[in-house]
Amino acid sequence: MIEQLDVLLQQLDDLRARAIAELEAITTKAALDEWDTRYLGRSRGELKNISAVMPKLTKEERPVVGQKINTVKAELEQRLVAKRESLQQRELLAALEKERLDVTLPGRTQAIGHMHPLSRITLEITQIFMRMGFQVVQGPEVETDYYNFQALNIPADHPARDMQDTFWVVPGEILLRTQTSPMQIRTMEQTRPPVRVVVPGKVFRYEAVDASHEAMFHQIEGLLIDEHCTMADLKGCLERFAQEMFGEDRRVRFRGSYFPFTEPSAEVDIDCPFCAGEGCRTCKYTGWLEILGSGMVDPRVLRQVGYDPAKYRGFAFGMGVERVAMLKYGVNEIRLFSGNDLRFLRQF
Ligand code: 2NM
Repeated sequence: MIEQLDVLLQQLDDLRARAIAELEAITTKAALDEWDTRYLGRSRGELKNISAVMPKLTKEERPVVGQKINTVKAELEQRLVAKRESLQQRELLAALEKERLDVTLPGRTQAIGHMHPLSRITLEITQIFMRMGFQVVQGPEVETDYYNFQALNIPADHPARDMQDTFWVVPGEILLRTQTSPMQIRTMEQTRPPVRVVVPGKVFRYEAVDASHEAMFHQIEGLLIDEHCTMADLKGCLERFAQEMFGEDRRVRFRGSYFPFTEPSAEVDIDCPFCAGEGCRTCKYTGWLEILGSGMVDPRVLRQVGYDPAKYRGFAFGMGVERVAMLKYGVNEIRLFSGNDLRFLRQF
């Protein structure tokens, strides 16, 4: 019966090889359980089926086959345990991979908004004057002819009225203020000297709109009234302002000018911060930039508000906020400030 023994042993080797090949291809727990029952199952497993022939074997053959069955069984059981462990390991790794977190990634930035550039410039300017003792006051945008013109020494037939064409609400009586000086008049009417105020706000002029002119823009005007106030105080105050605003090394230049409400009057220039006075497009190759209008308050204006011009003097000045912002930020189109285009505003 040696022949039958060889066939049996060969069958066991084939079974082992088949079982191992199948086991290696398995990727799921369910397939592994199925494999377990099919090969090692106690009632219908393939090994069990082969063992069923044992009683038909001779006394000598029985231990040979029995031992072979045992080694194959032991090996398959050991491989089963190893496979089960490796599948579990793989499952765990997959779960960890899902939770993977790159702690070196940069954090999400908070989108923080900011002030409108004109608000910021207005704040910077008023703060410079606040440090010099000026109070900030605000006044109405709709004014009377008296406060906007007459009290400022601009009578009805004065040629200066052509310079600032006006939006009338009630022609000849009520208008949109063309400058913030009407509030300086109101302040003087309400307070005894000394007076130190700056007035920021919207002003309106019926003008042709272009890259540097708009019908509505912003101004800051200042006024100081005291005994013994001279043009030297005006110069020192505005030089300080220019240096705080445009750089400690700025030089200032005062050019004679004309305003109906000041005498003498002067335009204030700074040496161009872009070319250090060399000459460039921004300063139109002059080396100087005009930033302020100013002057000593005309005695007629003082008398008009009840101040004694023999006792009190004052200086006043005014500037356009858009113009300062355009110079400071290098913007060449005034309409961008009122356009509310976030692509523009986000740059400040
Ligand atoms: C300017 C230039 C010069 C000015 C004068 C007064 C007042 F009320 F005291 F008369 N307020 N503002 C003044 C003087 C304004 O703006 C270019």
